[in-house]
Amino acid sequence: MKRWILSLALVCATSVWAAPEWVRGEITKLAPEKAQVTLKHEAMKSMGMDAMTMPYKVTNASVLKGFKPGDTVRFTVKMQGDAMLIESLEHAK
Ligand SMILES: [Cu+2]
Repeated sequence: MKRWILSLALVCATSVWAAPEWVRGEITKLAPEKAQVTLKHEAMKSMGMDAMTMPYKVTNASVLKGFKPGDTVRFTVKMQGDAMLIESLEHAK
């Protein structure tokens, strides 16, 4: 039992460390033909980025379905080569 609790604590600590940062933002422009979305986002600590408006690539256009300019969202990014790619995109309040 003790060992089970210990390993569970370890798993939790690891997943917190590896968890991507969720950043809040607002969609200002959608360009599905380029698999791109422009976001006015808050500061992104994990990437050392201040609040700004910039375009981001998504893995494919279907990720953008159900979103429109003006929507408040939250998202995570990962590096792909030199570019940041949106990994997850969700509606937020
Ligand atoms: Cu940015």
